[in-house]
Amino acid sequence: MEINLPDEFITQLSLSKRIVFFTGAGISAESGIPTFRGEEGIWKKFRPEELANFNAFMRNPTLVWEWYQYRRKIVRETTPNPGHYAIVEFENYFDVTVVTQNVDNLHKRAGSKLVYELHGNIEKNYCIRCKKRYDFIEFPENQGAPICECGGNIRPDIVWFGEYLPNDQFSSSENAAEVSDIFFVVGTSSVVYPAASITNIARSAGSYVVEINITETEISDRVNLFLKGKSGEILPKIIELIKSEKAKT
Ligand code: BV8
Ligand code: ZN
Repeated sequence: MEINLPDEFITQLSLSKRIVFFTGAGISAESGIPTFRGEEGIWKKFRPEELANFNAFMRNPTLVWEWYQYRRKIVRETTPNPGHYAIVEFENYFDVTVVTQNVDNLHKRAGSKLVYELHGNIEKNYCIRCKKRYDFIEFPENQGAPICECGGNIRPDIVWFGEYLPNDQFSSSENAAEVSDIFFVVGTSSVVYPAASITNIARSAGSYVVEINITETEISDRVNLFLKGKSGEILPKIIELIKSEKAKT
C-alpha cells in the first residue's frame, strides 16, 4: 500500500524529540481483537450500559465477569502486530510515551517501555471490599465471579463508564501531551472522555497532531495530518522512512 508522507511531516520528524502515541482499539484490530464501535465491534453484540459499568457488575457479577473472561481469552490468544512493534522501534530515535485506552496489554507485550493505561488492564483485578490485588491470575473457567477470602467480589481493574480514570496515569498523560513535539492519534474514534481530551491538550500546546485511522473521525478536520489506512501498515512505513533519512546523515 503506497502511503505518501508530506515533506512537512518529514521535516517535523527531523526536528522532533518527544513523541506521544495516543492509541485506541484500532491499533489492536490487526491482532484480531474486535474494536468497540466498528462494524464487527463488540458493542454491536453487547451494550456497554449492560456490561461495562459498576451497577451491571453488582446486579450480575457472573455475567460481567464471564464477559471479561471471554475478552481475556481473546487477548491471550493474540499477539502484538507490526503497529505495536513500530511504536517500540520509534524508541530508538525519539523519547516515546504511549498513552493507551486499550486494556489488552499489547503495548507492554510488544516491549514499549513507558505506557500509561487510561482505562486499566484486563490482566489486573481487585477485591471491591478489601482492595486486595488479584493481578495476572488464571481464574478457572465458568466458575462464576470469584470471591475474595474476605467475602468481597473480585472485579476487573478496568475503568467502567461513570468511573474515574487512574489519576496518576491521566495526569502523566496530560503532561506528556503538553510537551510532545508530535502527537500521534492511532486507531481511536475519540468519542470517550475524558481520555479524548488529551488530544486537545496536545493541539493547544502546539504539538504536530497526526491521526492514523482507516476512516475519518470527528477530530480528523482538526489535526495537522490525517493518514488514512491501517496502523499496522502506516507505522512501519514511517519507521522505514526514518531509517532511510537517518542513513543519509
Ligand atoms: C467518567 C470499558 C466521571 C472497559 C471503556 C465528558 C467528560 C467526562 C466523561 C464523559 C463526558 N462525556 C461523556 C462522558 C461519559 C463517558 C463517555 O465518554 N461516554 C462516551 C461513550 C460518550 N465517560 C466515562 O464514563 C468515563 N468516566 O466520565 O467518570 C468523570 C466525569 C468528569 C470527569 C472525570 C470523570 C470512563 C470512560 C472509560 C469507559 N471505559 N471501556 C472495557 O470493557 O473496555 S470505554 C471503551 O471505549 C474502551 O475502553 C475504549 O478504550 C474506549 C474508546 O474506544 P476506542 O478505543 O476509540 O475504540 P472504537 O471502537 O470506538 O474505535 C476504534 C477506531 O479504530 C475506529 O475509529 C476505527 O475506524 C479505527 N480502526 C479500526 N481498525 C483500524 C483502525 N485504525 C487504524 N488501523 C486499523 N487497522
Ligand atoms: Zn477482599
